[in-house]
Amino acid sequence: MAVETKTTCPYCGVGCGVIARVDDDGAVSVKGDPDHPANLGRLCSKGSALAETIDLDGRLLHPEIDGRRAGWDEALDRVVQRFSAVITEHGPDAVAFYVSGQLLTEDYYVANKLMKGFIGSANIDTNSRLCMSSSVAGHRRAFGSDTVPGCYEDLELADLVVLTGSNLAWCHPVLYQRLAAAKAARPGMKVVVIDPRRTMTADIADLHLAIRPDGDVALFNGLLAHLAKTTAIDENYLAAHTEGFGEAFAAASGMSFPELMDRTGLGASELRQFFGLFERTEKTVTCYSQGVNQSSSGTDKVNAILNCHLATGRIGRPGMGPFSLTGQPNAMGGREVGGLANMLAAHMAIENAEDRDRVQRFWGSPTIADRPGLKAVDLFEAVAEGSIKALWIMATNPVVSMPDADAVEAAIKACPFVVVSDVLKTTDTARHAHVLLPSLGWGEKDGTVTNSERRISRQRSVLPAPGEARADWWQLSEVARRMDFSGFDYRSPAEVFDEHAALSAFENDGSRDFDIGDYAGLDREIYETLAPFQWPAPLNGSKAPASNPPLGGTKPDSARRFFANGGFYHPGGRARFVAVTPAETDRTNAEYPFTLNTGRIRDQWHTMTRTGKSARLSSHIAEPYAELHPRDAIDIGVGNAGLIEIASPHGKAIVRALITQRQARGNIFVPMHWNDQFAAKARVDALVPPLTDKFSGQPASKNVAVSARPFLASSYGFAVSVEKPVAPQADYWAIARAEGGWRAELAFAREVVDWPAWCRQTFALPSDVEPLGYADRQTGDLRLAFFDGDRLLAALFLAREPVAVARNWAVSQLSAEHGNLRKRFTLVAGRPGAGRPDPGATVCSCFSVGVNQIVGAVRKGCHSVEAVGETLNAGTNCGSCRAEIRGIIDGCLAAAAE
Ligand SMILES: Nc1nc2c(c(=O)[nH]1)N[C@H]1C(S)=C(S)[C@@H](COP(=O)(O)OP(=O)(O)OC[C@H]3O[C@@H](n4cnc5c(=O)[nH]c(N)nc54)[C@H](O)[C@@H]3O)O[C@H]1N2
Ligand SMILES: Nc1nc2c(c(=O)[nH]1)N[C@H]1C(S)=C(S)[C@@H](COP(=O)(O)OP(=O)(O)OC[C@H]3O[C@@H](n4cnc5c(=O)[nH]c(N)nc54)[C@H](O)[C@@H]3O)O[C@H]1N2
Ligand code: SF4
Ligand SMILES: [Mo]
Repeated sequence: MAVETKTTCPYCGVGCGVIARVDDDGAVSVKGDPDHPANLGRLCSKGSALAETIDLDGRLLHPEIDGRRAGWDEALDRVVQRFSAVITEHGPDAVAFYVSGQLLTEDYYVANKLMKGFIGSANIDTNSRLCMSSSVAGHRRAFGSDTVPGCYEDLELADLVVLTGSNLAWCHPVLYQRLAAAKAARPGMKVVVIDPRRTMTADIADLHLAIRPDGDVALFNGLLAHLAKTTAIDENYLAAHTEGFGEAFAAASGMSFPELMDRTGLGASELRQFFGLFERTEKTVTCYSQGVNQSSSGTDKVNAILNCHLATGRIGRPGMGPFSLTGQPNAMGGREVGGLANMLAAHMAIENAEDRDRVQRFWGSPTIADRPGLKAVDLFEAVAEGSIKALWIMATNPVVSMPDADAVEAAIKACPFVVVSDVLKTTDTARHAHVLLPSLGWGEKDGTVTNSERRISRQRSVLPAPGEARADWWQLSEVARRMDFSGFDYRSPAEVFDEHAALSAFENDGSRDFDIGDYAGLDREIYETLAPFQWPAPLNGSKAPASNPPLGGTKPDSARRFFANGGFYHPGGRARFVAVTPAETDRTNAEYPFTLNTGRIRDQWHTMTRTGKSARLSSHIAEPYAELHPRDAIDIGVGNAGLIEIASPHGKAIVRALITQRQARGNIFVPMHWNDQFAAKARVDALVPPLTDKFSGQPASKNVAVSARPFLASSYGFAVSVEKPVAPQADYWAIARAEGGWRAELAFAREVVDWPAWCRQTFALPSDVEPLGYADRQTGDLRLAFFDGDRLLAALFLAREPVAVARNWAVSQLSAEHGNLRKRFTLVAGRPGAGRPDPGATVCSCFSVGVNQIVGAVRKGCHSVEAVGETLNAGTNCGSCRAEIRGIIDGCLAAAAE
């Protein structure tokens, strides 16, 4: 009988509830959980494709030491022996953990406890440093605690939603869908998007402010100065619950209007429109994400935003408040357990002696770290310098995601002892490990995560552990036990959660925001069936509930939000305004005249280790690209679909040029996802300098001075292949999963002498298989196809210009039968056969609908997203592509009107 299990999506911080169904034959399918308060049944393209990403291809299934298979005992003993030796000889600060917001809270709790309480160093940092640390620092400066005051419903209740540095449509798609639905139901609601690029999110915006990179402090300072002249200021709130308004206002009002225009790159009327909207609209929510956090002024940007909400008293009430959107599924859980090097546990502070004493007593630990450890960038610099000699990396891929990524790779390579716990055997980071530990992945692991609105949900296992893979909390506890530390005898994640919940309430009495004390001491069975709940969660200090009440039902609204009536966590209970001033930025750099901006695309997750497995997800955008403005493209001499080489003093990348008016002049956007497993040279973090925000230590991943020039190839290629292409000998290559095999984009600076031999090697073809094909010396066109009976094994299409072959059609040939010679020749001709129109690049990944099909439907009279959906189904499942469909319709109608 099929079994259905409620669990949580492992991707973004929206934290959608998922129902995973396992059929008798082991087949897994997923659908949205209609009862989960975050998504109420919705899922985005990534969530919907979860079942396609859980196969065992490429999985790490047993421990390895120096590349050979080992048993768990031997591997764990090796870790203990090497870590202990370094600690004995060089002290606890000579070892480090680098962990991740993709760990479950239980894993994270054990990692933090082991390092800070038992090894006795705070050298544990996490990829959340690259993600949320500026928000953490900003919250702590303003509120005295790292508190996200609001909840998702606020986006629906607001009359104005400001999205700054957030591409919500692609990065928090279900929240975007909730917002879009609320706006459709209540058209009076306004949305403002602040982003240097006109992203898909901007498509629902009433106002898009194409801000100059890092112009945010100036913009929100300008807003504060404007608000101070109006009645929007909440004098009562200011007087009762805050301090420091005068200084913040003085700092904000030091700018003339022309200076504000210059620093933000915005026009006078745009600025006035935004300021006026904010001034007039009490129910305002300001959401922010990496365009704010990932900056050398990230913490100041956060406080500039918080200042405006504090000044207007718009915080903690329905439909109002600043809202830091967290990226990873458990970014918030990581903050709760104190996973950052400068935090302790349960929202306690490492620099506070009482907090340290309390945590040490609770843990009964032999020691407690008494000063902050190294933050990610400094941590890898210490690895490079050799002061950190043993490193354990868990659930993150720093060779791809850290700034100055080539230097990080060199540091890891040079480190005397590196442990990597991952689900995959080969990642850019895992390939440098001395010890590889196989972890459980989504669908196998078991524990809790906390989403952006402080809602704790269970991730449950629905599949057995593959091979010898074991949970991350288990790996950490085993190492702790083998180091002879007591307090790590956990038998299940439930026991870890119990301890974590108890610590949150330990000597708390309202002094700390994070308190889930009533969830300590739960019966195992209640933990197993725990429904999603939101903190603060003590239910009037009563005993553990028999079953937790669904949120919203029994509690008054105010209990779900923080700070409507003050109650901040600074001594004295007041919030603090922070006086911020825009940093001086030098925008003239003759050698590196462009600004590189990096971020995400809709259907890939970070370093692609999971989403890269899905053919459907990979067909939306199948290769790394650079978005640039048409005039810049002309200036540097690159045509559409040409290749572009982007360089900084730290490294370079070669990617496809995507020329678009959505991009601002002088700016180039490159996604962060591609890495050495999927492309020749597209790890964009190799270009990003290790420059950080001075308060948070968060790297500035969005504003990098670079040069750009065309990459001149003598030939360009496209290929499809049943087997995964092996290390293509090409100056540019990018591979992607495709239905029935793989697809590859290629470019060559020099001629290859023997193309059939090149194909045999690259596509792992039998040595005796002969190609069918033709070569035209005049035009440089070359087509080669290799068959096994009536099945296509591989086909290569080459030309002197970027190859015009229809990609989706070529991919479909991998699954087609090629019984007769005519069919095979059509393939070599590289055109879709008659009656088989090319669907074009995939727009809707749920139903695999391509752009040409949508254009066709528009031409036949479907002039709305709904009409296209009725005809083609496109956009009717997860809805993540609706903005793109709307864009295509608008484009067609505009073209028709010309
Ligand atoms: N599809 C997908 N979704 C994801 C992820 C993923 O990998 N793929 N990752 C998740 C994670 S961990 C995170 S942290 C979130 C990130 O979610 P987001 O922060 O929404 O995503 P990004 O694309 O990194 O950046 C957001 C926007 O900031 C803009 N920006 C750049 N510089 C500036 C600036 O100076 N000011 C302003 N105002 N804006 C600027 C960029 O143009 C970009 O559109 O996404 C989560 N969701
Ligand atoms: N230039 C640039 N760089 C960036 C960003 C940017 O916007 N621009 N964004 C930054 C941000 S916000 C983030 S969050 C980071 C993300 O960057 P990373 O954390 O490096 O990216 P992931 O691909 O999510 O890495 C997760 C790794 O853990 C493995 N894994 C998956 N599940 C498990 C598990 O349960 N246990 C274990 N042990 N391993 C598991 C995966 O296979 C993968 O190797 O990138 C940062 N880097
Ligand atoms: S919005 Fe998409 S990626 Fe994010 S949690 Fe929901 S289904 Fe997963
Ligand atoms: Mo993130």
